[in-house]
Amino acid sequence: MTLWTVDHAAHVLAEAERARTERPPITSEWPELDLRTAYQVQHRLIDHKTENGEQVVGVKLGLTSRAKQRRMNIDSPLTAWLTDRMSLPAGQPLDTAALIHPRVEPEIVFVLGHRLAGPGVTATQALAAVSEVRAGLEVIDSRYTDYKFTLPDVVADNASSAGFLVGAQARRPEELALELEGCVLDVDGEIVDTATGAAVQGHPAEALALAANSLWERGVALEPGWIVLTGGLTDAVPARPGSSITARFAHLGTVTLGCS
Ligand code: 0L1
Ligand code: MG
Repeated sequence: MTLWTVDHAAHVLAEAERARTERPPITSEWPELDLRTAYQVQHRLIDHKTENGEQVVGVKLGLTSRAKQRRMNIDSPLTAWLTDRMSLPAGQPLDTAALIHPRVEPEIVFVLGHRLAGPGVTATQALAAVSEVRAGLEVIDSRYTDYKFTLPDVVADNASSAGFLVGAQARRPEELALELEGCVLDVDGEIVDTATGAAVQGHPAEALALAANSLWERGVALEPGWIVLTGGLTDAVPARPGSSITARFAHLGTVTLGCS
């Protein structure tokens, strides 16, 4: 019988990512895994990555929109980590064979100009810490079979993180009404979904405030220069070899990911 610990769960998830193999959710074997312990597993997973030379470059929020919450059947947002290795070079196709079952989702991305630490951060304070707003695409790749998981499972798995692509065009936050920012998601030139920034917690700055406040509970502040993915605006679409996925924003420009 397996003795489940934070270390073992982090090892199992790291191994699934390395071997590109999906596995059952951890809670199917360790039903006692609670949210606090799941964040410890996530932390340990990122410690492994930084020990292997990766650098933390920011954070991501997950399950901040109703579209994502409905699809995953989980109604709580979560935070997870971004490292430099997840940053995808513009113009280079995503190698889908290097992943398990990748999906792609459009996001509004913040770059922080100032440190942001909870508690009690409001959306207005959060937005004041932002130096740039950009368009983004996130590649997710759950290590769990068929993306079936509970909240502690997906937290432990660093919120299915695999990669992210940030658009070339930067805007100042005060230039935009981000809740009204429109996004059209195209696959191979066909519109498959649409959303506005309000999809993310009513306003993406609310998601940033949520990240600052919930990370503070775990003793972490958001640092200047960090990238923050505010969460999928729409449901994610499968990244199939040969396909091209584009998010077109009203004022943030366009970001495209080809898949090989
Ligand atoms: O941005 C997001 O909402 C990502 C959520 C991560 C969980 C998943 O969809 O696999
Ligand atoms: Mg996302």
